[in-house]
Amino acid sequence: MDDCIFCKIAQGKIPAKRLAEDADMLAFPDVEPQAPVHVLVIPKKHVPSLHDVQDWSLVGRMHALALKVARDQGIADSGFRVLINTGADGVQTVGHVHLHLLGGRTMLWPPG
Ligand code: DGP
Repeated sequence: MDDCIFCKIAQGKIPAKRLAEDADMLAFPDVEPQAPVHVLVIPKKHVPSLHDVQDWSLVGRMHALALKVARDQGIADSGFRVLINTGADGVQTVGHVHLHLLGGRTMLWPPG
């Protein structure tokens, strides 16, 4: 998608620190961190939201990449949260499916 921010990050057209990646997905820090560690994991292919996922193994592999980043960032043992905001009530603001990895402090529950 020509006007998708996360497609541009995946393509290197918008700068982001590439923390981990493979042929299909990329992890980079969230520009508006909500926790000491706040990383986004995206598919490199444009997928607007969970509604549009066709290859569900990709979503599982995005979680595996998030776990690797959690270990790399030193928050695997203290704990972390992964979530995918979807739709208006889910407060999805970027129309390219992405997994949030949050940690480095105790997460609030319920999140509000
Ligand atoms: P969501 O509400 O789930 O759609 O979260 C979108 C997140 O994307 C939000 O926490 C801020 C982040 N974000 C938006 N634009 C950029 C950007 O250009 N670079 C980076 N690194 N993060 C971005």
